[in-house]
Amino acid sequence: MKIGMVCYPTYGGSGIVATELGEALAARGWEVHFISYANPIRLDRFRENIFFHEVEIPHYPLFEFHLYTLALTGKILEVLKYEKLDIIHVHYAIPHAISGILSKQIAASSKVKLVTTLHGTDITLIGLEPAFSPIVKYSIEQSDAVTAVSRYLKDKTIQQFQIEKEIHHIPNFIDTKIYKRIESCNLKKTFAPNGEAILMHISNFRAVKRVPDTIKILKEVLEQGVPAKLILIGDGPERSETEKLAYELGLHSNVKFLGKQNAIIELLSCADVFLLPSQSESFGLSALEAMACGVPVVASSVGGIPEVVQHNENGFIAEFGDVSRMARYVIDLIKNKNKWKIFSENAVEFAKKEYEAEKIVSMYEKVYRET
Ligand code: GMT
Repeated sequence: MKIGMVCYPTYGGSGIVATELGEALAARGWEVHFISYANPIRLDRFRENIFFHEVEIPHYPLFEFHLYTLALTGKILEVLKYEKLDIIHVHYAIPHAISGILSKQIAASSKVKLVTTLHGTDITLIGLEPAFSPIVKYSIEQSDAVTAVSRYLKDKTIQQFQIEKEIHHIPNFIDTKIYKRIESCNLKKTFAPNGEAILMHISNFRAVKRVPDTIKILKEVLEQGVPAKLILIGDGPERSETEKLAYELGLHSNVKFLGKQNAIIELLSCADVFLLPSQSESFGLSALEAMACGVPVVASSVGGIPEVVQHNENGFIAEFGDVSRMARYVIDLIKNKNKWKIFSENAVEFAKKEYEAEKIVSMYEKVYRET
């Protein structure tokens, strides 16, 4: 079977999920055609059965804004024509789903089916904009199958957009054969030479992630006399604000900004606690990656996070913005080595039991087959 996988290529959960799903399907014998405006970041080596089609966006003086939606539609049509796809699977509704629908309508004789996966802010934030909301609703109704990455997101979609059709809950997944704690960590030797605990956060530094809260958490941890360092990975709009806060609070020597990184497993293996203080999070893929690497998570209790981080078992959750409570949880984990070990083991177990790639990829295959 042939599948077209449409996704954003940049740092962000939906592109990562699409890439890892595509790779898993290719390993199962599917022919996978990625369609994106750049090579997806984790698609970093040659794999049998995987092809990449770049969406080129034409520039013309009359168009003040890029016509991405149309350029994508044109590229999907091209791939459909030459590769005879069975399924187009779009990740993130805006505008990928509407491009998929348009391609299907234009290629009316094709029997291709459209599967749309909802990831988060396409439903909870940008999708609610008055200009986009009717388009998102239409996209969901016109897709042949729709999946959502958490129960929270599924329920939110049904309620916000008054959806009557079935939405499949297919959670994000992790390959625990690849994502596991590795023992050596050079970063610890250089950045935390006196045995300081390492707190870590990975994101695209958008406002919803509340990255400055990680600095505030670190401040409270240090004020309680607990030696700790903070490693921030990723980049985005809130990075400058976060660096400024670290300087203003006199914490810059305790914080390392690594920028965008690919060696996530090596880095997570250095962490003692992973922080995810988001204001909105439909799932929290980075938390799952941390858990698979044996890192207990201290997170906010928003959205789909409580489905992933089990309070007082494999991590802790607190109301978003409550940095004092989060700091107390961090200290509890750092000071209590036995508790840390139990939480770390629970995190790995839970990731394996609930989110193992083998199981979840089969759920997608079932949806494709039924569609
Ligand atoms: O909605 C976004 O922030 C973008 C999206 C993405 O494409 O990176 O992230 C969402 O999808 C991830 C993968 O399914 C989830 O793990 C994230 O929780 C979700 N982000 C939000 O809901 C803020």
